[in-house]
Amino acid sequence: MFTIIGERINTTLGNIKKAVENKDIEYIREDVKKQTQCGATYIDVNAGARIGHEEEDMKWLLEIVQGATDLPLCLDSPDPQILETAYALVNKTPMINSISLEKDRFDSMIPFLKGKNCKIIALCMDDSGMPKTSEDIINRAKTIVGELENIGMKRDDIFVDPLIQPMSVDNNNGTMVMDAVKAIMQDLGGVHTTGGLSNISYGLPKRKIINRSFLLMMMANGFDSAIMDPLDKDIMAALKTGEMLAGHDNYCMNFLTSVRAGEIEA
Ligand code: THG
Repeated sequence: MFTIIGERINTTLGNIKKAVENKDIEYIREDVKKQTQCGATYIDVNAGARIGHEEEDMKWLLEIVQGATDLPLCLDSPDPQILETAYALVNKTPMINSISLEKDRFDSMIPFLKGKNCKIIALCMDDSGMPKTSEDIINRAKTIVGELENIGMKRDDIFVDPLIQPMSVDNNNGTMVMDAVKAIMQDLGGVHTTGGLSNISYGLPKRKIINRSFLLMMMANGFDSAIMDPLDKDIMAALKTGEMLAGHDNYCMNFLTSVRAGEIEA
């Protein structure tokens, strides 16, 4: 099944930042309820935008989000200490977002992850920066998955993020990640792949059609999770149709159920 990580509880979004500043519990609750109803698998929580307030904001958000949904959370921070604090506060097995091959982050995340019950997003990032070729992505994926297996993590708990970069920056950014996802899903059988879908359309107009088209092309290469907006009806319809076309929907049952529920229009 495709894993949908709902991206909307993120203080880099102006409305969420305002709700956190104003301690508007009801606004956060309503958003989380909507993401849940629309079919999210995890709710991502990112409190990183208010510099100096991340720990306080993360704690506040976790209590409200968990009070509004039964879904598990995706704890989103580059700071291992924030992740440690957040992990201690969740009441369901979370997804940790994220570990990378950057030395400082890797060295503090590995002892944190050892023996813990969680899913993990593994970024294909190292101290030399963002990947420049699909081989970079594939090599980093193999290294980090190997390291996670060494501390006892199961492939089914690992979500490799190839790092989706904007098309507006380089014409090869789409094929680079698509080729890498295909190789990762073949060569590292059992792992998952995920990533921030909307990165692809950054700097271009009509972003929704770009994100939606790209999701289907990624799915054709085996992409089986995305960090995305589950309230976007068009992308959710494309996702369900894509799952059916990829052969992941026996007798097209889920597709037909969604059509009858009025979720797929054209
Ligand atoms: N990989 C991993 N985690 C991630 C990302 C990733 N977490 C953060 C981010 N990228 C994914 N989350 C979001 C959340 C919201 C939006 C985009 C990505 C979003 N942005 C609007 C835009 O870009 O136009 C609105 C911006 C605004 O209102 O300020 O909605 O890649 N592992």
